[in-house]
Amino acid sequence: MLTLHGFSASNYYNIVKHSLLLKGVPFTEHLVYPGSPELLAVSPAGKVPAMTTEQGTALSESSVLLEYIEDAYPNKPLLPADPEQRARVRQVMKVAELYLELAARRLLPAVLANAPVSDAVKGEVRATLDKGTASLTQLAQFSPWVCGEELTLADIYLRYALAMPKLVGPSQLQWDILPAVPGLAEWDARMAEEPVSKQVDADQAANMTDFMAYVSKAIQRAK
Ligand SMILES: N[C@@H](CCC(=O)N[C@@H](CS)C(=O)NCC(=O)O)C(=O)O
Repeated sequence: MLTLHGFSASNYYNIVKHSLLLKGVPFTEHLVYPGSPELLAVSPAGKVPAMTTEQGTALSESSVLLEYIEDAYPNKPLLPADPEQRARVRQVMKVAELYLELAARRLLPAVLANAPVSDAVKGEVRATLDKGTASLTQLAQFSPWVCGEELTLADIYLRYALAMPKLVGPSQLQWDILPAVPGLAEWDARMAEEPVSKQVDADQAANMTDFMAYVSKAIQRAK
């Protein structure tokens, strides 16, 4: 059986978990936090998530895991068959990763650890987020799903990538991402109603106290 390594408070972990649950692929969860040798053994950069396949191969990077799952478990495909549509799904995923998640993540230490952050950095982050929201405005269909009538990997990736700008935007940038893209708030609410989203969100909430204890220890160690 597949093993998914990581922790439920992680948005990247939840991207992969959502896909496994939606496709009905059996897997076990191995709770592990960054900084542990156990994680480094399966994830060379020490990032969550990682996965051990049924064949025993250790893989990491959420988008790689998603592609592997599509290749190895073709039931209930989450990528369209048509090459143009597949590319569009991947384009939305890339936009969500580069211009939304990773941009906003730069402000995470300010939220979690009250780390000082300059106005210059905030300006850079906001400029990148604006590129992301402009791209989404152009690419997303929200009819009802991001890339059309079928729920795809783009919906899953975007949902959990959005967690980061949603978290840091209001306190660090006095900015809310949901109204910045027409249709995004309605789509986000629709995604939250999906049974798999509810399961993932419940597991995330259950992990939060343990995760915050891990964060506090990591901050103390870094001092
Ligand atoms: N590019 C990675 C990013 C994963 C990532 O940043 N995960 C966070 C947890 S949400 C992590 O492991 N952070 C620890 C670190 O950066 O050392 C992916 O797509 O899987």
